[in-house]
Amino acid sequence: MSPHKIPNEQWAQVIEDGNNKVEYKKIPVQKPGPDEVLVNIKFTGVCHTDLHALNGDWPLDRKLPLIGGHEGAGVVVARGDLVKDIEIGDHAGVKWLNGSCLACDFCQQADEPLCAKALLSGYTVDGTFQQYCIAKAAHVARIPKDVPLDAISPVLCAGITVYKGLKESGARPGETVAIVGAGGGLGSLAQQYAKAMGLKVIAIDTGADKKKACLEQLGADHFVDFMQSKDVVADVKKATPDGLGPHAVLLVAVNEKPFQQAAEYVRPRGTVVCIGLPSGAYLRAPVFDSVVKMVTIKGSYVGNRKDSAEAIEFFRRGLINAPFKVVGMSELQSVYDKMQQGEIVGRYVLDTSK
Ligand code: 8ID
Ligand code: ZN
Ligand code: ZN
Repeated sequence: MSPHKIPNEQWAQVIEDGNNKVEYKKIPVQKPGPDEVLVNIKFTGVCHTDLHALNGDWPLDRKLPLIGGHEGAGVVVARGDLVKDIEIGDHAGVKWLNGSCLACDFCQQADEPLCAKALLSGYTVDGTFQQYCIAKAAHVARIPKDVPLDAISPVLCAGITVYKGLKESGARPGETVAIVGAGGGLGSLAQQYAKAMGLKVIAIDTGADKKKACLEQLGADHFVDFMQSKDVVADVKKATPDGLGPHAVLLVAVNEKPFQQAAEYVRPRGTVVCIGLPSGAYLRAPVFDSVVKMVTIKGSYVGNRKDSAEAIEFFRRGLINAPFKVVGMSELQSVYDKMQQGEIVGRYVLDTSK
């Protein structure tokens, strides 16, 4: 195999300043540092986090100018001198967690998303909406060669995050999980991972397209339309055989309301897992009910390297099949417009060659 020729220039989608727009343009290709790899990104999913970054939604400073993107799947084309355990030509994924210190309390316990020195792809360092992206070798996901790079890209954030969230929920096979925001990127993968983990699913979202995808394609047992329902709390409880509510709730919606509702329909002893990050939102739960029902409410943030490898392995085994649509990277702005309107069923994946 002839070595990959790395060009000096490449296409990228760049946020220049705080004007909430991306600009498709040519920029220089960077060289990896001693502990880094350069990945030729082939496909990269568009996560709602990228839209939050574009809009400056969060109380966390982003780099500017910034290249977004953190679901990048591609081929390693260069590596620094210290990198020994990943080869040129290997398939790799650039995730939200671009790097971490590997030495702090959290890193030592494989809680690297909690590392205070974590580098975040597409937020504090440039991400995957470019043809050549740099990441710390220790943190890139190893992707087996028999896994297609377009379909795996949404797994690199959405898949890992919901798989971790399901584990954090403590729900056991045969139990029921409610997935709030089920028709979106994280929600569609959450349904597939939940099924693969032996859980029953109540999908909560809105619209005929999302309802159809959830019930016919993604394996939901029930669908509750939060716009049509007159009483979401009652309808979610009704969707469990004994009417006591789901054992766990995964909140992946970009809306404050369900974060203030979930504790009311979760089952006694149940767990509410907060994953979605709507701007400026607060959690709310009735103290009396939360106490006498012994409810757990917790946050869950991406996953560590092991969660990532496991989530990819579920996919490789053929257990994960969620809808995604491939468009050229030049069309990113129109993907953001659709996402803002809540029109996307599943994920959009960008082909970096177009
Ligand atoms: O590590 C983490 N915690 C993590 C990782 C990755 C992403 C967190 N996130 C966050 C993102 O930043 C974003 O805030 O998860 C959220 C969901 O990301 P996404 O799945 O990429 O977004 P999407 O594809 O736009 O899907 C959102 C869905 O929520 C539905 C929408 O209809 C859409 O299908 N939704 C909304 I908005 N309000 C709802 C409601 N009240 C709702 N569904 C049910 N009830
Ligand atoms: Zn993401
Ligand atoms: Zn650390």
